[in-house]
Amino acid sequence: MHSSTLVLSALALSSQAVAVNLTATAAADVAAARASALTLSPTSNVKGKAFDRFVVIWLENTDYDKAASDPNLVWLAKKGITLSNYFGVTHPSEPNYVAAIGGDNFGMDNDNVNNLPGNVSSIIDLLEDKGISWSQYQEDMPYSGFEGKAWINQQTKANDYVRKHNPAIIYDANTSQERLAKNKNLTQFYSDLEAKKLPQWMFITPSMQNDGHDTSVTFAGNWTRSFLEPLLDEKHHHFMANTLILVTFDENHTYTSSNRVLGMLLGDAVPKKLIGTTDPQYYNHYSEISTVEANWNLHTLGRWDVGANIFSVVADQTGDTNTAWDAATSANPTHFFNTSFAGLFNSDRQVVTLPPPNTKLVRNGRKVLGRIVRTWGDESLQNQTYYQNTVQIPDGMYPPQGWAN
Ligand SMILES: *[C@@H]1O[C@H](CO)[C@@H](O)[C@H](O)[C@H]1NC(C)=O
Ligand SMILES: *[C@@H]1O[C@H](CO)[C@@H](O)[C@H](O)[C@H]1NC(C)=O
Ligand SMILES: *[C@@H]1O[C@H](CO)[C@@H](O)[C@H](O)[C@H]1NC(C)=O
Ligand SMILES: *[C@@H]1O[C@H](CO)[C@@H](O)[C@H](O)[C@H]1NC(C)=O
Ligand SMILES: *[C@@H]1O[C@H](CO)[C@@H](O)[C@H](O)[C@H]1NC(C)=O
Ligand SMILES: *[C@@H]1O[C@H](CO)[C@@H](O)[C@H](O)[C@H]1NC(C)=O
Ligand SMILES: *[C@@H]1O[C@H](CO)[C@@H](O)[C@H](O)[C@H]1NC(C)=O
Ligand SMILES: CC(=O)N[C@H]1CO[C@H](CO)[C@@H](O)[C@@H]1O
Repeated sequence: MHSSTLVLSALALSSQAVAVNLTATAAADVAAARASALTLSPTSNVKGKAFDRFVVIWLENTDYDKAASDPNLVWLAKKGITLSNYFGVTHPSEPNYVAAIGGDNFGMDNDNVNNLPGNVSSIIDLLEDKGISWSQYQEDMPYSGFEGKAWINQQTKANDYVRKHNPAIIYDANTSQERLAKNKNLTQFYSDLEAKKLPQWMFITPSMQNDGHDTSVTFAGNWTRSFLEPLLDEKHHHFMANTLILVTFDENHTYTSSNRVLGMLLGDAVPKKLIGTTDPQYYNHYSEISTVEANWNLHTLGRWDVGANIFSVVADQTGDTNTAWDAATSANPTHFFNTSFAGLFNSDRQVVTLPPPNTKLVRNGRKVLGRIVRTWGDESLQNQTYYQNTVQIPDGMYPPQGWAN
């Protein structure tokens, strides 16, 4: 991490500057860093076309059929729209989290302490560009802005918080002090709720126990219902304020089959007539970006976000059209999304450069963010871009043209 050591002179309790190590995981280092950690809870009120708040909750490693038969998840799904053809983009966990905010997995095929260089943009840049407040709530993160690999439960020693499930922290562009302060633990969700200071975009990662990773879908279903049920009727603190909630899984458990996972959309932004329905359109983690772009008319990243299908409930309001992809959704699919293609973060080290975003893509009037065009728009880079305005994404069996698997 480029900014693993911050000198927090302004924040230090004493007048003397103290250095804290944000990647250190020893209890004493964590305690020292926590004492001077900055927490920010920005708010905004930018009207969207279909929703005014977007809440993403990710659970872990469960096959579609298993998730769709968990009683608590079924109970929740009945209160909204079931997404029956929603897919992870590869295995294992980390590249899926990376994909969900950055528009590619960059060939990642591991859960290492990877860092996307500061010139790779994510949805965070797009949101900030339009003044839309954001935060991440990562359960059991020991303090706001912690960049360490993991934090275990200090009593039980069980796995708790892991960096590989924290998408924003993997992007160096988000490690300025200002941005680190918006990566908070879940206890902060409740204080932000109480203070009516929830942001308009948030990504919630439950602990390794509560997301099912170290437990089971039964455990994760119980946690998810227990977390959401009181909030679904929450009027007093404005959690429900034209809010759209996506609950989904990072990846399917069985690597040898296609990477379909359960998705569901909940919240008061779901029109009454769609409650209890199923949307069988093809979606994947890039839809989490394209849907937000369409809703708030954001710029785009110029990667696989541009062509990704937009949740129909939102596309209906934004005038976007979606495309079916039978090769992924049919009973005998040819695309499985169960391996990564070559890329900078692939263990095979065949490719040592980053793919340039396609800075010329336009979807329904939405153009690539100006900063991205300035960084990557040069013709000498644009001749190497592999992104197109299409729903068809690569995987290990069908790598981008010119990039072997
Ligand atoms: C911060 O902590 C990490 C993890 O313990 C360690 O590898 C690194 O050397 C430390 N950095 C500094 C500047 O002390
Ligand atoms: C949550 O983060 C806050 C802010 O950094 C910190 O004060 C608090 O101790 C953390 N809570 C837990 C349970 O780690
Ligand atoms: C969740 O599990 C706890 C402990 O076993 C139980 O008391 C509770 O009823 C469960 N809640 C749901 C919604 O299943
Ligand atoms: C991906 O799934 C296909 C279809 O089941 C299978 O043939 C292939 O071996 C899988 N790949 C891996 C790496 O598991
Ligand atoms: C994983 O997803 C595929 C594709 O949707 C599904 O057919 C398969 O049943 C799932 N795996 C298992 C073991 O359920
Ligand atoms: C992006 O950053 C990486 C790492 O610092 C660097 O190698 C690459 O040249 C940069 N690319 C552009 C287009 O700025
Ligand atoms: C792209 O253009 C640069 C500069 O003109 C050139 O060096 C490079 O070989 C080209 N790459 C491809 C893939 O055409
Ligand atoms: C856009 C943005 O906030 N960029 C910052 C990302 O983090 C690096 C390193 O801390 C800063 O130098 C950038 O300004």
